[in-house]
Amino acid sequence: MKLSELGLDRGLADTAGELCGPDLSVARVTAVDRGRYLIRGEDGEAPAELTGRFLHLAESSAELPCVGDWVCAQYRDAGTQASIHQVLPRRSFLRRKAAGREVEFQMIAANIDVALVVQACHFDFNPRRLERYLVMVRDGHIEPVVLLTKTDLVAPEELERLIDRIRRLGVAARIVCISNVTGAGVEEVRALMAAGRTYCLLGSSGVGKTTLINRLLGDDALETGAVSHTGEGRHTTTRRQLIVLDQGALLIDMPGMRELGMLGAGEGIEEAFADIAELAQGCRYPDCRHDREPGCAVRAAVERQELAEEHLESYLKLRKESEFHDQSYADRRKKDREFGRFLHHYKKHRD
Ligand SMILES: Nc1nc2c(ncn2[C@@H]2O[C@H](COP(=O)(O)OP(=O)(O)OP(=O)(O)O)[C@@H](O)[C@H]2O)c(=O)[nH]1
Ligand SMILES: [Mg+2]
Ligand SMILES: [Zn+2]
Repeated sequence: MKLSELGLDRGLADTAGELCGPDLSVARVTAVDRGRYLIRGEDGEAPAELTGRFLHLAESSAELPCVGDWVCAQYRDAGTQASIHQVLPRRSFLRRKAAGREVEFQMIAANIDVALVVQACHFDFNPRRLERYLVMVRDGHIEPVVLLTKTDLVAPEELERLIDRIRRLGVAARIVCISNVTGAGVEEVRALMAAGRTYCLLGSSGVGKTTLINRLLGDDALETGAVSHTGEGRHTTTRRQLIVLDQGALLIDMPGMRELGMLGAGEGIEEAFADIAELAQGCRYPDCRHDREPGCAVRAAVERQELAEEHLESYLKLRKESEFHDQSYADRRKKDREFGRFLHHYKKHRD
């Protein structure tokens, strides 16, 4: 497979040429499963591991490869094994705060052009969670598209109501509605994906991400799972992997995520809540926090019922969460640097 078919464009190719030099090959990480990698380059796919030097030089887990990354690799044993020497700078990324109490970034995927943020119309629909996903996507410099699945389970009027609710969150992104059962909307998804561009499916477990990929592939190549009567999925997909569709688009499937903690997401929050950012230009103080300050144009819009109060509340909540974690992260990094502790940390928390 040619590297351009894996998404390598001129800009990336130049960088790759410089960083990898004549001795290493350029390859893309196509799957990650608990610290084990699969990479694909001109000579095919091979399992890969990190070199000791790479690990030694890495300063945080965010620097470790993730699915979608471009890397400089050395193949050996007739191309059946490889080691990863370097990760090319990322154009875009998806990251979150690692789950649990620990304040650390978890890189989820990289070099994605468009993220399909998936929610099912039935059971799963949740505006607060949608906002979190949109922050994550905007923060990583990725274009979002909202995908509502399982439209076969709701009446058309209900679907209209859901779309309306999304619009009232100030979401300007395209919304596509699909059913994997009837096939409605699936061709619209296919049509929005271009050859050589990278897409990913983001959303809770059980919303139909993998089922959609199988439909696009035209077979049941990937495993999908039953949903319990509460609508909760069971994490059928367990690893992140990049799939090449017939028409040449690259699509990353991922397991559903339970926690979407905010860390370093300040910029993404401003972008995902563009309606609030715009209103904020009318605030009396340029550094207005839209909390209780006098002359706050954002609060005024809420009073006039032009901005949903719950939307502002969720903006404030996400901002507070991100700032809180940013502070803990900065404190910890400082301590880690003092003791040169990263490696220890990584080994303990590897996936
Ligand atoms: N009614 C209906 N069921 C669907 C639709 N899409 C998927 N399903 C079903 O929902 C269940 C979960 O689908 P998956 O594709 O495994 O969900 P997933 O998002 O990949 O879940 P994880 O891999 O756990 O993150 C399966 O039983 C599917 O058959 C749909 O459009 N309508
Ligand atoms: Mg899946
Ligand atoms: Zn204000």
